[in-house]
Amino acid sequence: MKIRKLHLSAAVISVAVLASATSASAQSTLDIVKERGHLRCQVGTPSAGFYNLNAKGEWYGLDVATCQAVAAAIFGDKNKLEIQSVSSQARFTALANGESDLLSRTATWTMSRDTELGLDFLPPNFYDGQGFTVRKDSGLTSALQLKGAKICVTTGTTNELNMTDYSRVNNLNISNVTFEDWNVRDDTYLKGGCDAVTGDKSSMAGNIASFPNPGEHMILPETISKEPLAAAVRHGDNKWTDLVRWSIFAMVNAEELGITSANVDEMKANSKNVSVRRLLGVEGNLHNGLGLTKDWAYNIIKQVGNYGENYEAYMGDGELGIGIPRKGTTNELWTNGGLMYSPPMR
Ligand SMILES: N[C@@H](CCC(=O)N[C@@H](CS)C(=O)NCC(=O)O)C(=O)O
Repeated sequence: MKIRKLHLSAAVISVAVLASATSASAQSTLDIVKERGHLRCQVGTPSAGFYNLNAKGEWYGLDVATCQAVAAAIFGDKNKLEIQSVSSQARFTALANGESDLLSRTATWTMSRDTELGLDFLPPNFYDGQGFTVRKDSGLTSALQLKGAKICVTTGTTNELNMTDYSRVNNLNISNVTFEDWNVRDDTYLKGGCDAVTGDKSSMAGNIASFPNPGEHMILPETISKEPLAAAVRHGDNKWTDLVRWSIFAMVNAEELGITSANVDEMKANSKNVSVRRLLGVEGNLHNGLGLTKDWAYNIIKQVGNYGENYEAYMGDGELGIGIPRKGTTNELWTNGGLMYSPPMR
């Protein structure tokens, strides 16, 4: 196939590309995923909290939970899933060219990514912000003291761009040292190759925990950006976008309604609450619009859990968690003053 293409003229190639793009868009990602028998979901290089590997080599984390929820919704089995680990730099291309069905990896929803990369962003699963990690013995107490500093950053990220803005606005004359792999970025910092690391505060908190001496490092108080972290899909496949969007909302809605992986069977059998009954497929036909079976949301909650359970397990105080408090933050449910809000599921 590759060799044949070499003999084709540019005009023929563009026709061929157009034809394949048309046939790909005629078939929804949902049909492709169903036919394949599993979901291809893209995360990043293992990083605590969002996407990490356990001793058995299995993926877990808040972003992995989104992948599992979509697999559970489609197949009734959260493990019908191939996790792809892709660098920050390559992630959007891997989604746009069809290698991945879904991207769920600490990606910040920005206007240019949404409007220029052929992608659509889903509801954020974590509201983060960018900060700076420094050695405690540096004596630094504020990011505004980073004048002339050399700062390590992952390339292809909003962090790289925000830091440039921050430096310019505050006249800091920061020089950045960029890395495709955040492990190399952090190693360089630990070996003294830069004065600070910049990144999303929650990711950095998780990474610091795995440093040889976590107590020797701290995150400076300033938060220099908004980083609404959200899953993304290819633009133009509304059926697929709807399915992913409502799988995410189902987890938030379940938390609002007090449905957990532990009580979902009991709720399904006995709840008189009509919102619970609809979400769990006991009443109504919410599944029809998604092209799924009645138990799609039940399967998500039973196998993956509600949003709060996943926050607690991976971002909070769970055994695998990274201890980021949720109380009083934007990541609380709206009923507790946060931004986690599901439109009505009816
Ligand atoms: N939210 C930012 C950064 C996301 C990101 O890639 N994070 C950095 C760490 S702050 C990273 O390298 N994560 C590990 C990885 O994805 O390989 C963005 O969307 O550009």
